[in-house]
Amino acid sequence: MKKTRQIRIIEVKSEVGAGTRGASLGVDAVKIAALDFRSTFFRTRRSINIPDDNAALYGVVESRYAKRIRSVIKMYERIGAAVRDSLKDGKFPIIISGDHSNAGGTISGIKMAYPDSRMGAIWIDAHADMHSPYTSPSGNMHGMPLASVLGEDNIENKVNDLDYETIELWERLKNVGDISPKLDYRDLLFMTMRDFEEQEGYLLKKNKVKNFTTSEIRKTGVTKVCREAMKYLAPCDKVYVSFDVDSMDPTISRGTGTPVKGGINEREAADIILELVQNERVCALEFTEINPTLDSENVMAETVFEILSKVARQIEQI
Ligand SMILES: [Mn+2]
Repeated sequence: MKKTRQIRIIEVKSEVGAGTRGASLGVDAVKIAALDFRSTFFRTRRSINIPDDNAALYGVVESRYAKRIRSVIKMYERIGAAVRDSLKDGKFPIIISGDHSNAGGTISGIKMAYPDSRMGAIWIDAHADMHSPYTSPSGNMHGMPLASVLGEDNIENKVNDLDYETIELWERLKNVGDISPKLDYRDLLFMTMRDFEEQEGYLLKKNKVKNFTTSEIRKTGVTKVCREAMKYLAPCDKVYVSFDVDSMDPTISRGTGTPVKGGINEREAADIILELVQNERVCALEFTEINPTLDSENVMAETVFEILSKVARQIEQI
């Protein structure tokens, strides 16, 4: 019989890494969805709220190629500590976050809790999130979480000239938790990734990064794809699953900052996550980039809540 695991919800309303405003409202939109469904989900589960630094959005941008990186460092440290403590308490953290830069904090926390373990990551996302300040066309930090934990500068494809301060801050971000790199390319796997710039394409090709496309998922079937994914990550003791809602197709909802055609549907997304969390090596899960200001009728948050409640029950084995 499987052990019962207790989840801990971690709410992160930070959206400083996004280029479009509104993802900080994603957490509350999911809670509103729960209320609309008359669910007791958030009443019966302990949830902790990580203070954000969104006030920085009113200030000037200091580093144009790494916008609000100081706030992102703060978020990595705060989320990292909360995720580390949750894992050390024997809980399964489920993070609901604003923008995807927060995932770098989650990975930092997992690595801090298990410094001697080999960590794998399943990145369910339309994008590669593998830019560095040296290559980013926008300077938005939600396109950089993977580069930060991989310790990747991608100097070979450098397009931006960074000032000394930005370089120093990027080094600090990569080194949060005093461990860098936190993740190895061979322990990273994408699902539904379909939109990336050539600088990221270079890294994906050079490092032979695995990606299960939407059509492969449909052709092979969710169960088999998930089994293959966990087999690919067999050398990893701990696996983190990061679910960016833009992995789903824009036909489901407009409620995310950077939608891309050709994504999975809500049923496929739920089935993938439900399948993955059955594996006991999966130790943390994140839902991110829900933006109700771009949505109508709160559709994206309702979709996420339906997945979240099913997944939580699965983990808790109720
Ligand atoms: Mn993303």
